[in-house]
Amino acid sequence: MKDKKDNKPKMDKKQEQLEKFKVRDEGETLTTNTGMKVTEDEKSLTAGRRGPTLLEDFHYREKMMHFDHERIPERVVHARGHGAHGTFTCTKSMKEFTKAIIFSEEGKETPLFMRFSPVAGNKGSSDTVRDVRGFAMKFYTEEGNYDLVGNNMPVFFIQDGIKFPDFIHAVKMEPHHDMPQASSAHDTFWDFISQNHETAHMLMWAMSDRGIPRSTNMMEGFGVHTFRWINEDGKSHFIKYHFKPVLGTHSLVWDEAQKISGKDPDFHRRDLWDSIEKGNYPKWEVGVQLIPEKDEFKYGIDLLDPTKLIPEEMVPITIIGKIELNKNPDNFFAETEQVAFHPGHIIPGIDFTNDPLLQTRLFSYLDTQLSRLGGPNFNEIPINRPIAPVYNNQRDGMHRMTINTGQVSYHKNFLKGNDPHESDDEHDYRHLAQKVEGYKTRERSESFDDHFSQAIMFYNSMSEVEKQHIKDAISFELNKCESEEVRQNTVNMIANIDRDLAKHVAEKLDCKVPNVDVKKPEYISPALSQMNTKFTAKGRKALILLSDSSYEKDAENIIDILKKEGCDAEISMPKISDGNKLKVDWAVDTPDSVLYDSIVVMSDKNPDPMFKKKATDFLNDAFSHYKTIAPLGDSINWMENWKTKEPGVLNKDSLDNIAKEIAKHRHWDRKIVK
Ligand code: HDE
Repeated sequence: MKDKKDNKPKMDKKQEQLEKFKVRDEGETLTTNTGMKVTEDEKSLTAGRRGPTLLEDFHYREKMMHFDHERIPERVVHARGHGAHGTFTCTKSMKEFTKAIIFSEEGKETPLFMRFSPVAGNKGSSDTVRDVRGFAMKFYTEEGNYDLVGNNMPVFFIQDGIKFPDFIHAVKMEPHHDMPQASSAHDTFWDFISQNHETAHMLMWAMSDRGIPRSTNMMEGFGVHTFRWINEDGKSHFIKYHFKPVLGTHSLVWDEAQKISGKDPDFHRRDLWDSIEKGNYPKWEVGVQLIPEKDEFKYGIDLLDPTKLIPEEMVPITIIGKIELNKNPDNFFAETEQVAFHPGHIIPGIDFTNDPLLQTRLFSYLDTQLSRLGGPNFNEIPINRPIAPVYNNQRDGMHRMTINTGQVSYHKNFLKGNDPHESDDEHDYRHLAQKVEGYKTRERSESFDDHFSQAIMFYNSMSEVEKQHIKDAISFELNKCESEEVRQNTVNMIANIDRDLAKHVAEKLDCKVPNVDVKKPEYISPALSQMNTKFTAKGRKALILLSDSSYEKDAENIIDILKKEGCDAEISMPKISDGNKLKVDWAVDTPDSVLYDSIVVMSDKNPDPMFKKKATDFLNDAFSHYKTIAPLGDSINWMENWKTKEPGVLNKDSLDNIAKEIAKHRHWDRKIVK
């Protein structure tokens, strides 16, 4: 819902609730935590002007005590993250399939908070590392919070959560020296991979371009597991959630991603923050694949196996809503850090399946909040509070906020007329009456045994460019492994996926390719290739470098062309004071080519030497990252001749096409010398 005056989102129920907790101190006097006004905050209390500090200094003591304890444990996985508030709007009523209040009425809006997060790195690591990204949503519905805690890849590395601690120990820093930070390029990760072949499909995703997204706003999201929807008649359907970014799904290239990690480790969070501040609200279409219970076995793919997906071409996605992120948090710690997701936070109309990964997750997420947020009352923290009222007999514990009145705190009771009482409304949540039988066992169904078919499908659904990126990524990562056996074991494993892939890696790393009969792909899924996504110049950013102010007019023209297509432009000159009419964003030694989707240079013959060096580097870097570039004026002579004839290299005659060229994302048909 938008406010007509300034097109800013109107305050929804969650924002109204959060507002009550906000502190604004403009014009206020400094106080202690107990509200006493403070008259001196810069000098501790000492015995004499040059004497020792006194124990009596209660103000210093309180201030330091609070500071000493202001850190909480970071998340054991997904430690680094960024988030925003937004709205989910239902665009197609799904009442027939679910009684979930958020999906049952066209036009219904539900407030939500989303957090995005690489998995392996520490809180202070970088955004553009190769990794899976968390895609977690908390919907604040009138019937309670609904958390959908997904990823930007639709499958997972393991089939059973009992292996999660092993997998995470393998991927995170090695325990003896705490390296490498935020990277899977090391022995223990690849040892785990090559000893656990169920990882094969997810490995293909992680080593593909999906592992290095261009932007939070250009990431596809997935619920991963098969869930259930339950309608008012108690009928169940299997569903899989999909979130399609309106800007398309796009990625960085590996060299660029690594350089960004140094130039701007906050690249993704900054981009999300800036796009919301500018009113370019990130959007996703929300869709589901619906599978009637009777069709559970129709596709030959076990719906309970989280290493498998159902190709969109087999079961099409029905678009049921849209997400718009339209408000940045006011306080990172209070909101993004303290938000506590849990797949078990559900509402009537949603239910689980027996996917063993999902079942085990249901234990972990509550448990982990105890050490992270210090006790069982974390749902009282403002960001976690439901907008639905909460009444129960749970009491006390660390940091309890509510003051529950009265004598009675148990169920059943006579003294309070048995309140709060159980609901007898048919609509409210009841576990699906599912028949379960069997012997207690630590065995898994044979339908979980096929580890390679979908890895083969994924690899073969990629374009040649994407396949090459997977080959390069695996070679790069394995090259960082010290153990020759781990490298060979991995080649042995990927030989089951594609011979050419295994050969490429083996040749680079001096391994042998075993003779494996690779299965033919049973099907391919064009929807998996990012070549088949949406392309637009929206959300992109160009850097225009001017050697002097005589080019300002030309720069304005380009900015106009770009702005019309929703593409931002920043200006750089030798010094920021060089601008005449135009605001200069950067002195030329501050920005970097890798932070932009396109580089335009306008220069005369004798520019400032630093400008010439930087602009040449920027053009060459952008060229080798397949980006649209426009070397204009004398800068055309700073590039090797052959490059200026390559696709996506504009000159003064083709400059009007700049937005169209940027919208292509990358010019993969360019010859790049590697
Ligand atoms: Fe998580 N996961 N996970 N995970 N996960 C956590 O919970 C866990 C898995 C995901 O922004 C932790 O609050 C187990 C799959 C996201 O705060 C922890 C297993 C998927 C986030 C945990 C999995 C996810 C987490 C750490 C295997 C995609 C970040 C902090 C059974 C469907 C949420 C926390 C945020 C976080 C456990 C596998 C997504 C330890 C045991 C599969 C997006 O509870």
